[in-house]
Amino acid sequence: MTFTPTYMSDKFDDDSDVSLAVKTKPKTKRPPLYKVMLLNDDYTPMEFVVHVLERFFGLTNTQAFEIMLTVHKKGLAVVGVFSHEIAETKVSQVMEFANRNQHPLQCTMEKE
Ligand code: TYC
Repeated sequence: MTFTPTYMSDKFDDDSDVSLAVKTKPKTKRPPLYKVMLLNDDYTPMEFVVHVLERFFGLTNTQAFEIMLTVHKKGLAVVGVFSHEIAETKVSQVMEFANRNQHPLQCTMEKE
């Protein structure tokens, strides 16, 4: 009769593995945001710019007037910060409305 030695490790998983302290980071990156800006020019009437700001950016008359004046004095101002898709829509809406009314008003977007 032959004696075959057996070991516990052959038969059981004794759970003696070294556990690795590796944590998986939840990778929920926030989408990048975009500043929508209005640029000054010499021809677009102030009232038209105020109207644009009320209509497409939901500003009150007072807020719209204030931002319009900032653009007029400083050359440009950030009107709002949005996701890429919303920012693109705002820019398109403003540009189309300005073109349709034959004003040279410029609206652009830039990654924040
Ligand atoms: N500068 C223009 C004027 O004097 C007014 C204006 C303001 C134009 C803001 C564009 O984004 C603008 N009539």
